[in-house]
Amino acid sequence: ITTVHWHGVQVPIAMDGVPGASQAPVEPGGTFTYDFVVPDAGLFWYHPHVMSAAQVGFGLYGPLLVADPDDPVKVADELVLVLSDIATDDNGKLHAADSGGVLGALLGREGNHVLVNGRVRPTLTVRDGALQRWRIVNAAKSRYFELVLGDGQPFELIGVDGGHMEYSLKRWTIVLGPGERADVLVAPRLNGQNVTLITNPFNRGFGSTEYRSSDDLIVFQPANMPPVAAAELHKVTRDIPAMSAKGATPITLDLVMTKEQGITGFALEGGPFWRKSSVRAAVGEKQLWTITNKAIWAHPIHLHGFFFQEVDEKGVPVSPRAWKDTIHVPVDATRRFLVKLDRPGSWMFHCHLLE
Ligand SMILES: [Cu+2]
Repeated sequence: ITTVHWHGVQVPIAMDGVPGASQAPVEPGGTFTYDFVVPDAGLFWYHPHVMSAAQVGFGLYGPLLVADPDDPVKVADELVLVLSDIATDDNGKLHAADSGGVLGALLGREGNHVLVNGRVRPTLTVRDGALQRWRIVNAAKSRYFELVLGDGQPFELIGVDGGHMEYSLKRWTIVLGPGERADVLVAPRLNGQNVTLITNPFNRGFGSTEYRSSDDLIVFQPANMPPVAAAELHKVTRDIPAMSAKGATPITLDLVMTKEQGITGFALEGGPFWRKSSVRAAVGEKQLWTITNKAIWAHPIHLHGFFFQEVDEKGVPVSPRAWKDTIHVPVDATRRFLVKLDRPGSWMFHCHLLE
């Protein structure tokens, strides 16, 4: 059985792909037609919402790029990079989805091979210094990516989950938790050599980086063309009105460790109906969510169906303002966001470590 969830796309609830909440799961040999209008431009992605660790972990996912005809950024060389990983043995046989036992489920199992668009360490021939635009999605079931190009070449981060940000940022690394997206401008300087995009082990907390090294993601090799002067990574801006915390219903959620029948796990607790772990809202209600991570590893929290604006402890949107659907909550940290719940339905929120 399976379903398809359209991560980040503001679909009607009947198209959200959550079995039990929005549709019945699709049986083997069965069909279900997803029919919706894409209301926002940006890079989204789709994946099953049934037995996600196995189905996503074994490769059922893909990108959905919604182009904006009025996009101010016009770059000829545009690349969609779907980052993921997969666990196989030396003969290419897939590991069981529950390998690593309880600890594997707790920390989040990562595949031993990192993938870019389904391939191990692909090579792309590019013109030295030419401007490129990369649309990147982290489709891995548990792995965080911390991207570095070559010896630390700059990126201009122009967009995140829900399209362009209020203004772009110069960055030397790009961190993406599972489910998150980034839109970057980059002009790789090759000087006649190959340059590799790598990912460093990202420190999610206790024991998550020990004995681990960097992995190669994709190799850029110089085309047989004269280099161009490294292109200027221009600034990109977007008018994003600031949401106000005035009148927002406060919702408090704690990410905690639990112990039930001797098995350690995680839970999201809080809110007025914490027993059911559900948050209630009237259609059109604005809420201020406060999520505190009291567990020992960082978690990416994903809200279905809506974009939100991250805010500081005073309820003021952080700069640059941006629309997000997945938020990285580090260990012992609190993250807050404002969201307007303007479409009816029973929408899920969950950690995007798919275990
Ligand atoms: Cu997702």
